[in-house]
Amino acid sequence: MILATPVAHSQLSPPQLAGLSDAQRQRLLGVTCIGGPAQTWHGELPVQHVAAPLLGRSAGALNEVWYSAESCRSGEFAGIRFRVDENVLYGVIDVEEADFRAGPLPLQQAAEDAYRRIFALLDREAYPYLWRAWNYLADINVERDGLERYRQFNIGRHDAFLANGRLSRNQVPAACALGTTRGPLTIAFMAGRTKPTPIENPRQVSAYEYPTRYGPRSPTFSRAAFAHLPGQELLFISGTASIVGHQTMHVGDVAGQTRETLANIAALLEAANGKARSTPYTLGELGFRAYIRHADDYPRVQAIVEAQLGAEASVVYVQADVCRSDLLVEIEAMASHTLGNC
Ligand code: 3EB
Repeated sequence: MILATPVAHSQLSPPQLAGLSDAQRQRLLGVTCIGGPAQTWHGELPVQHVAAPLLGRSAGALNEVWYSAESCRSGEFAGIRFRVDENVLYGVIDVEEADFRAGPLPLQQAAEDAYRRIFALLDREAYPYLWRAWNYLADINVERDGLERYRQFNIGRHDAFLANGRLSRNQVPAACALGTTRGPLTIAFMAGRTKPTPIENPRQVSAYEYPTRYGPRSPTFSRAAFAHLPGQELLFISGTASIVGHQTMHVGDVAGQTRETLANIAALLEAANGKARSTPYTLGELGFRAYIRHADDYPRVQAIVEAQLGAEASVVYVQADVCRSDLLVEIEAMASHTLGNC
């Protein structure tokens, strides 16, 4: 017997989201809104606002929504807005760095505070496993107080995972970390009651083992992860860039970086298929989000992506800063398979 897919992901324009009935809205877990004006809730739905322009679309904003097959409950805890069904929790936390201006490296403190609060929520609501985190912060490549802001973020995030015992248990989520044009540090996350299966890329050094030349504390994420729900397997491919080993490849060459990034995603998919509980995943079925540093590079990136994945590939293009200043593009992806009743 094949069970109904409990959680699904789709894209809605602002009028489509506004036009949902109450019954339809009741079954949504939450929203990521890329572009458009800042917002925190859409009725009962937690919203992550990503202050980054969409590329190649006339619409000003795009909503990526998570559906549940069940009815959901919303809550607020420690400044986190969240919504749950029986199996998953989707939450969003925004932290103003100005609240930490008294001490050194406000962003580091903001990141540690945000993750400590996330872990407190997960413990309280009993969704202990963090599956996926989407991190966005302004001026990610800017150096402040002698340290690049992404590296400050990494120290705070690392310290929170360490304090919560998650590093010793090797519980790091799939993730991405991108630079926006403005706004607070904002983190959306999905967590659940089953332990995720992390996946690493054989072509890359694990990010949590990067040497210290990339910052005093390494980034806390796995290259990809499976998460399991009743009757369903979700595949999260983290932000992936033109990195082989731990080194940036094709500096200054956006076409070369795009090809290397896709080669990394193909390698990750092969590694993932070795651990999948369902049928093999293919590149063509993934839903992608591509972040491009320079809007002018969009046509070249898009041409390479379409040449390799086909013109029907589902790709949302966003202009954002990538977390190493020499990276021009980063691509993440997701997929879902139903599982037999096992
Ligand atoms: C990299 O491979 C590119 O800090 O959470 C990709 C995915 C990257 C997630 C993060 C960073 C993060 O190192 C950057």
